[in-house]
Amino acid sequence: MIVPEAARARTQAVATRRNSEERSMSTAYSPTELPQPTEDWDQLRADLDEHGYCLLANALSPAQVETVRGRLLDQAAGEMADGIAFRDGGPVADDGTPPPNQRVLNMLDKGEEFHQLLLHPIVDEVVCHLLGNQVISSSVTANIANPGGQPQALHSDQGYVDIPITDAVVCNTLWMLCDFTAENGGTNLIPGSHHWNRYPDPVDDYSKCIGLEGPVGTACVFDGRVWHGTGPNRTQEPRIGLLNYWCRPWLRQQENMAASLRPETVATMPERLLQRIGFQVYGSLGNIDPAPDQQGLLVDPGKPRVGRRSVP
Ligand SMILES: O=C(O)CCC(=O)C(=O)O
Repeated sequence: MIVPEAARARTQAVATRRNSEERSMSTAYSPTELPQPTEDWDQLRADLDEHGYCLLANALSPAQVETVRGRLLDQAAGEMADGIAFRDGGPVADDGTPPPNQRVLNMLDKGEEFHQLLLHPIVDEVVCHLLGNQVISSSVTANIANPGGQPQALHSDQGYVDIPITDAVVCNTLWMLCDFTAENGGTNLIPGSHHWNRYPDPVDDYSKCIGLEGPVGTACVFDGRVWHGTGPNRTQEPRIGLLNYWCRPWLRQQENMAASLRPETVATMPERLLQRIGFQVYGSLGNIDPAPDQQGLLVDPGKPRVGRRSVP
């Protein structure tokens, strides 16, 4: 999730301190204490519940990684060339040079390659375990953490929820499109922080923060309450991640899918995908006029609207 400026400033100093202390922090856990990449769904759900994240091994085949990453990098280069790239990962330099990292937003509208990720078994098996089976996509974005990028302020992806924070209302699926290491910007994350019932503060002890690691093709699901942020990239290669942000069906989506997807994109989407992007009515929410005939049906964005009427 892209963090509002005020929250970023509040915790940036701490994120930087954590960066300088990273070596000692990485020894805070024994090697097997934390979730390891696995294909065992029960283990994945247990890891998510206990630690606030889990790692699905081989979530994408090498061919799938190639396809998804290829389209992403092509799109990212195109947005850069057109001068419309979204940049973060540090301040704008005095000479106007933008920060090194690049986000690519609204990815469902930028290639069918990304659509399949929303229909991956990880959604039913893990995401729905946390958020219920009517979960909807909140946003689909990429985060290319380039060399020199600074650590993102630690945050919770549901920082708009008042304390007490009882439940997760969102979560993320982070697809590793390259190897993730603590050196190349693997996500900074504090295991177990989803149970702390508060938000990061500069006085906090971040000694239990890790840099998320996993081989290319791994997918990490992390609870919306867990404290985390993009790590600093100290290598010479970009760290390429794609984020499927999910929310409960009654929560406003981060990307306004109905407005941000072009009609020609929506027209290519199968019913299951339309449900997953929030085109299905939930209770009385998400309706259009004329409403679908029955509860649970999909809204039809192509249907003529009722508009102004009267009796002549
Ligand atoms: O890309 C990452 O490592 C995490 C990104 C993140 O935390 C965010 O976008 O809120």
